[in-house]
Order: sequence, then structure tokens, then C-alpha cells
Amino acid sequence: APIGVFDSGIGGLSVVAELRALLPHESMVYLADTAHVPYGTRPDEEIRILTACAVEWLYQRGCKAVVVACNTASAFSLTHLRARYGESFPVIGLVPAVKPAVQMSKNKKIGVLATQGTMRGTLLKDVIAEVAVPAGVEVFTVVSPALVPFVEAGEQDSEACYAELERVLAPLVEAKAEELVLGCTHYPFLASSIQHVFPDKFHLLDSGAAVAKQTERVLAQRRLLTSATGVGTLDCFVTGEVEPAERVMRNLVDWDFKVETAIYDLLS
Ligand code: DGN
Repeated sequence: APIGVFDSGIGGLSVVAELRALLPHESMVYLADTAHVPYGTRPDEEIRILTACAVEWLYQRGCKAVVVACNTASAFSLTHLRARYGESFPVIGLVPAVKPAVQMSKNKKIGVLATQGTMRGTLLKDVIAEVAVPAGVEVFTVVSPALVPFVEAGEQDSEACYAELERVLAPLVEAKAEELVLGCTHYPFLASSIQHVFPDKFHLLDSGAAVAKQTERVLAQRRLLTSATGVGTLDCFVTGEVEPAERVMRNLVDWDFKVETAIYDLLS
């Protein structure tokens, strides 16, 4: 059975990339809730319901586990989802890469860029309290509601996106934060744009590789790793229109996949 991977939009492909690199034999079904992206500006309960519906769809399709490849959705949903599915359907979530940033920081100042939803949720607050505070590392957080839509539109190299990055990251330059945690799975696709706007200013960290390792551990523990030897398949689904999503997705990564529409009811 495939691994289900879910994101509010197409940013979770940055996590799919890490999963494919570490677990090339696993097949995956990727679901992007493009009809409702961005989640970051929605109320907590709405994020939880949208995530529950998407994960249920992946479960019904026969996925053996799900990776919630979205920091915002993870922040409000992991406890509920684990209670709902129990042991039989592992739910793997994501938290911004504060821990490695704290470990690498020389001047004890790190920056975190994430959505409003992730900032509001408890996962990020907990990791800051448990890891950064005891290490005496100061955490500077910044939010932008505009960056996810730029990635969704394939406009990460536009002047407008550069201007927004300059606006949102300038306080971190000012604060002398050298590690920059990309606290949203869309943001690894902004890495070269960040480098363009602030050359060599930041060391970028994301959670993609760590979540892939965690997925491998969880699947191994439950004896769910595939015994197949070929390259796994990747089927992509979007809840909105296939175009322009398909074109934008193909520009972000260079694998071969087809994109179809996923239709499901919103449970309440
Ligand atoms: N990829 C999501 C995340 O990691 O938070 C984007 C959130 C959103 O939809 N704004």
C-alpha cells in the first residue's frame, strides 16, 4: 500500500522529495487541498476539519500511513488524528526545525518563518520552550500570509515575492539571526529566492529530511515498509482545478506524475 502525504497545497512536495530520496521503493499518494489553501489564515477549528477530511480520504484510498506534510495542519490536528485512527494507521506530523537550528546556532539567535496558524498552534511554542529556552537561544519569529500564495502561483521568482521576502526577513537580519527555520513546507521552494534577496545572510533549515527519517522509523516499527524493489509510484491529487496546479507542480520538481482531481465531502 502507498504512503499518503497531505498538504494544504503543493508545498508538501518538498517533503515528498525527501521521502522519495530516503524510501525510493515506497509508492505515494499526494493530496493537495488547493481548493482551500492557504490554511494559515483560517480559524483553528476549520484547519482541523479540513485536515481530518483530507486524511480520511487518503485512509479510504487504502494508504498504510499518512504524513501530514504541513506545519499548519500538524499544529491543530495530530492529537485528534491519532485518537481517531489509533495504532492501525500511523499519522506522522511536522514541526518547524527549531531543534537543529538551536544546535547549530553560534550566536544564540535564530529566526523562524512560518504561517500565522503555525505561530498560533502549540507545537512550535512547545519546541521553543523545550529546546530553545533551556539552551539560552533567542527565537525571532516572523509571519507572512503572502508567501504560500506566491509558491502556489509559481511566482517565487517574481519581483513581488522578492519584495515580500525582503520586508518579512529584514527584522531577522537586523536581529543578527543566522539560522533561518523554514517553518512551512512551501518555503524550501523559496530557498533560491531568499538567497537572491539576502545573499549568504542565512543558513536555511527545514524539517523535510527529519520527517522522512521519522516515517522510515515508524513504518519499520510497524513492519509496514514495502518489500518492493522497483521505484515507487507517485499519484498526485488536488481538490481545486488541475490547471494551473499541475503546471506549477511540474516546475517545482522534475519527476513524472499525473495530477487528478480529488472529490470528497467535508465531514463536520
Ligand atoms: N505547507 C503549509 C505549512 O507547512 O504550514 C502551508 C500552510 C498554509 O496553507 N498556509
